[in-house]
Formats: sequence, C-alpha cells, structure tokens
Amino acid sequence: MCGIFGYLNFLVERDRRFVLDTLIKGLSRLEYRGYDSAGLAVDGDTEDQTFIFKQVGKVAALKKLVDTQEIDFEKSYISHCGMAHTRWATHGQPSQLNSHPHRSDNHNEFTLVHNGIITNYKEIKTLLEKKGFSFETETDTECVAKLTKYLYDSQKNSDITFTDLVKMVVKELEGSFAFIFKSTHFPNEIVATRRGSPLLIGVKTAKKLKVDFVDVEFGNAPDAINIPDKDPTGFMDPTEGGRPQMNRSLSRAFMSEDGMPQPIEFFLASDASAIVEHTKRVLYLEDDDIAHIADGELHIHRLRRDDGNSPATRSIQTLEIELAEIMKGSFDHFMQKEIYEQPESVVNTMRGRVNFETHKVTLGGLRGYLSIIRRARRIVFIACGTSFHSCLATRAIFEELTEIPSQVDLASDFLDRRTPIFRDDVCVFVSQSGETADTIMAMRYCLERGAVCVGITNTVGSSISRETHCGVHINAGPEIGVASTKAYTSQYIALVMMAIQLSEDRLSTTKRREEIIDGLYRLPGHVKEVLAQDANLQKLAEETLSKEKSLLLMGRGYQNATCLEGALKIKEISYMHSEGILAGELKHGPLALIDENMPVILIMTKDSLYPKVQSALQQVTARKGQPIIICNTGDDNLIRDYKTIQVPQTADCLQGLINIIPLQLLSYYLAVLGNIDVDFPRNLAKSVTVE
Ligand code: UD2
Ligand code: GLU
Ligand code: MG
Repeated sequence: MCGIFGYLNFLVERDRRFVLDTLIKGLSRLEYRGYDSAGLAVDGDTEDQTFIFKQVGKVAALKKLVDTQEIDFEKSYISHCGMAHTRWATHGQPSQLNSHPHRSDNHNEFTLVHNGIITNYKEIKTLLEKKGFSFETETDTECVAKLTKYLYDSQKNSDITFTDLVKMVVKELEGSFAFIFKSTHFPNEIVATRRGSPLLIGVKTAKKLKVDFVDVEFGNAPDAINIPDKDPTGFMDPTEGGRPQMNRSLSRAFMSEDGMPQPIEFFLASDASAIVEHTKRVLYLEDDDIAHIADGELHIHRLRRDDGNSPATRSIQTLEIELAEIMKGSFDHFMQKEIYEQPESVVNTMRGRVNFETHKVTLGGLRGYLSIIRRARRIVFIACGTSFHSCLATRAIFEELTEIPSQVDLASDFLDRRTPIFRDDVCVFVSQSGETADTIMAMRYCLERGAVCVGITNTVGSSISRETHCGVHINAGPEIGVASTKAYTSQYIALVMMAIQLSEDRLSTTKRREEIIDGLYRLPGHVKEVLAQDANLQKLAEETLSKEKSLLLMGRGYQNATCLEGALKIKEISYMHSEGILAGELKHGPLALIDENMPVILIMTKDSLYPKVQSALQQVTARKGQPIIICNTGDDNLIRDYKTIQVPQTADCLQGLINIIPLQLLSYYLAVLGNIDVDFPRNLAKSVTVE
C-alpha cells in the first residue's frame, strides 16, 4: 500500500539535519500514493538510542514536528541508517501512536516500518502477550517488532546475525509486507524484506560499481536455530535442525579495486520516484528476498534454502526515466494507475478473510453482529454514486443467499422520502471515503431509529467507520482519482463476502457459496486478462467512440449495475452523455433512441438471462443499431457477427467485477482523447462532504 523510504550512509559524513531532510523528502516523493499519517526513525545521541517521530496527516506536519524537536541537528554521522513511512491504516485508526515506525519496547531496541497487512498478527500477538509482552498500538505491525525482540532475546548467546533474526521473524508471518528493520543491537545495519508489497534499493557511489549484480546467498541459516522455551502449540518451532554455517558468498558488486571499503549510500523505497533524484542505480527485491546492508555492502539472502526457482543474482539496473515520469509509476494518471492496481487491490480486500481451501469467509468486523443481521427483517443498502452501484450489483446475491428482503437506496433520495426505518432493519452504508455527507446523514437517521448500522468503507477512522455499529474496511489502499475504480471492485467484493458469511449456516447454499469463492480465487487472473486488452480498448475509444455525442450501455440482471457504473464513469470524466439502460426496459421507452447512428454497448456475458439479452440485441439490430458487445471469450457467434470486447467468464454474481474493467478503461481513454484532466474532472470532488 503506501510508502516506505530508508536511507543509509556509509563512510559519507552526514549531519542529522541532512538525514532527516532526506527521509522527509523521500516521503514527500511517495505522497502521491496516498496516506493518512507519517513517521520516521533515526539514531539518537548514543548508539543504544533511536529517535522516533510520528504524526497524523501530511508529511509537512511530520516535518513541522521534527523541526520543533530539541535535538542536535548538527550532530554528524560517518555512517547512519534511518527509515520513514507513510501509512494507510488497515488495523487501528490513523493516530500518532498507530503510525509507523513501530518498536519492540521502550528502549526502541528494534524499530520497523511496514506496508501491507499481517493476517496472522492476532495469533502472534496472543502468543507474545502470554510471554509477557504488552502492546501500545492497535496495529498488526507492532507484533512484528515485538516478535523480533522476543526471538532475539531467546537467542542471546548464539551471536545471531541481524539477517538470520529477520529470517526467523518473517517465517512466522502471513499476509503481505514490505519491511525495513533497524536495531540498536545492530547499529548502522538495515534489513529489508518484502512479500507482495514493492521495495527497491538504490545505490550511490562515487566510483563505478565493479559489476552490476548482487549474488543471492542461499546460505544455511537460520532454520538451524533452536528457540528455547518452545511453544507447546508448535507455533514458532524451528523447522529444521543443524547449526548455522558461515558460507557467505561475497557480494562482488561492492568490492572496491583495492579491497578497501568505499563510501556508499543506499536508498530504499516503495517505488523509484523517491530514489531517482539520488541515484539511477537500483535493485528490485523479489518476494522473500532478505536484503542486508552493513559495512557498505548489500547482501541478498533468501528466506528458505533450496529455493530452486529464484535466480542466483539480482541485477543492479540503471533507471532511464526522469522523476516526473515515475511519479505515477508508469502511468499517466492516478485513475489509470488505480485501474491497473485492481489485480492486487481485490486480493487485499480478501486478504485474511477468504479461505479458498475450506471455502470459508470470515469478516472480523462483522463478528458479534452476524446473528443479529441474520434475524433482520430487511436489509437496506444506502449509498451515493459508484458506491450505490456496488450495492445494486450485489443485491441479488444477498437476496439469493440470505433470503432477507433487500432494498437499495440513494442516500439523498432515502432522506428525501423520510423512509420508514425500524429496529429490526439492518442498514448498510457504503462509501469509499467514509465521509460522504448524504450517506452520513442517512446513517445518523437510521441510528436514531435504532436500526443496526453496518459500514463498508475504504477509510479507517472515517465518520462512517466510527459511527456504524460494525462493518468492513475494504483495504483497497488510497484512491486518489476522482472517478472511483478500484474502490468499486473492492466494495463489490466486500459485499459479496458479507452475503457469503451471512449465509454460511445455510446448508442448501453450500455449493453456491463454493462456486462463488472459487470465482473470487480466479478473479485477479481474470482482471489481468481484461487489462491485457488495453490497446484494443484504446483503439476502440479512438476510432469508434470518441467522435460520438452519446453512448448507451445496456444489460440486465447482474449487469444492470455494470451499465449504470460504466455510464457514470464515461460521463464523469469524458463529459460524454452516457446512460445505463436495463435491457428489459427497452421497449418501454429507450428503444425510441435506437437507429443506425446511436452508439450502443450491450453486455451479453453468459448467465441465465442470456436468452433475454439476445432478444434485446434483436430489438436493437432490427432498428439498424450496431452495438458493440461485451461477451465471454469463446462466444463465437457473437464474435463473428459483431464488434466485441471479450472477457473471461466467471460466476454470474461476480461477472460484473470483470465486465466493469473494459468500461473503466474506455472511459479513461475517452477522457484522455478529449484532453480532459482525468484525475480532476470539472465540477466534481473526490469525496462529497457537502449535502
Ligand atoms: C480488525 C481491526 C483490527 C483487529 C482485527 C481483529 C482495524 C481497522 N481493524 O480487522 O485492529 O481488531 O479486526 O481481528 O482496527 N467497522 C465499523 N464500520 C465500518 C468498518 C469497520 O464499525 O464501516 C468496524 C468493524 O466492525 C471492526 C473494525 O471496525 O470492529 C475493523 O473492521 P475491519 O474490516 O478492518 O476488520 P478486520 O477484522 O479486518
Ligand atoms: N497494516 C499496517 C497498519 O495498519 C500498515 C498499513 C500500510 O501499508 O500503510 O498500520
Ligand atoms: Mg464502527
């Protein structure tokens, strides 16, 4: 998710001011990734001290906090390592305390920064609490700092290296992460590692590096280490026996000609935008790489030995791009970046919640409310805009799985109608920011009437997250583009997961739930398949649609929501008139619009309504309409006769997650072709905090 930055200087004299400024500048380069708070750690006045500064809000606020510290800014270091972090909360509210870096104890023996989610942190935390550790934050991350100290303390006499220690820690972790570790026990050393979250290392030297790669060391540690005080549950057991052997291979890149250590600086970051201004020589870490920087050398270790699939070296590449180009990764706009993040963001929404083997969904946020929700007389979904569409898209599966009558309302209209709400209603409020004014007012209205209120939001600590009785954070990471894309798919998934969990006690729907969970498992791959058609969609926008004044999107059943959401995307960022039309309604009016000049996109992916949509297709073609059809790969008749956009097939109730992607891309390209500021379309704001 958000941002990590680290800076280590070796034999390059720097004062504390320089180090702090470098860290803060690094964070500000990562600001575009979005975050809710920031923090950093640097050495203190003595070797056994680490200073940690953290602040809620902008990096500028952190800078202000740092600037007003009564510390010696001139103190200079020949070698030093510092690290910094921007956070998008997933566990625990955005607060100063919950911000990173996190620490192992009051003496800051181990400090670390983390991006991602540790899904088994509860187990680790419970175990450590039994060992006498107490926790000061609500984050998943803190348990990793404490675990590091616990393992270090239990190794006291074995001269464990920092690398081996971190290996032991990482072996216990599930979830996704990028980490930087720092310790007063290992001054001027950094260990960094990643799994699923990005991390790269920039290298800056005066002299050219000898070679442009780093050997990967597949050494034998640290499985060998015996953890005393063995946990009876088997948790944290050393996996294999034997003693650690010293078989460090040399890292040829960092050897200087004369064998003398050379001055060198290292920059670690979540992406290259924070590094290019310092150096263009970078090394990208791979999953389960453990990077150790000490004495001016960078060593890459692997988490497990016998890691046959991993290449034996990591190359040090030269970045050819300039800062401006990588600010948004390889993307031109946030919206495009966010569309492309979906293969990962959908996984983050499900992380730790869906067990694909046992076909079980566990939403921690609903625990305790499940039986009340199951007894509800009705479920009322309330939202605005795109969030409203995510409710429409999932309403049918809610009704099918839970058999609780469900209705979907636009927040403003819900309030205008002064909709009757009762104590046995369950009201679900969906909002990316959690601050949407209309939705908040509707929520307060329902709270007053005693209904159980459930939130679905992307923002921990937001009004909706705080004021609802329970809910689900979608964990999609910050969304910056005004046109919502990844939040839509993640809200959709959160709602589907909720429907599955609510119905888990219904044997009759077991098969159906399994089918859906299997579909969720394949979803990231399916999303990637659609994204791979980017160039075709760009062409379609350019050659066929960009000259049009208007565009109709038609479908029915599950795809009605896709049409409405697709049309909303198109109008909000390309300013082209666009309407989503329920295909079943065609002959009640919209058919009058159809002639050979009216552009139409028809969604005809395979589900039980396919024959009915076929008849809509006939109605359109009979009026000389020439629809573009979104259909499943392999639907040869359609592909032969029409212009098509082909998407992989999945469970009917998940098909909308896949079908919306080409429409997101189309709207994006229509906006780009219209020279529109995609991320900031006119008249619109990211979160609508006014009524
Ligand atoms: C949550 C907690 C985590 C830990 C864990 C226990 C957060 C952000 N996450 O992760 O700290 O306690 O559970 O397994 O602290 N909620 C609302 N309204 C909303 C969204 C969420 O009330 O709109 C509540 C929800 O009922 C839960 C908490 O906020 O009590 C966190 O929700 P989550 O979805 O982040 O839950 P989980 O289990 O992933
Ligand atoms: N899960 C961690 C937290 O909530 C890290 C979040 C991030 O990636 O910024 O503190
Ligand atoms: Mg709450």
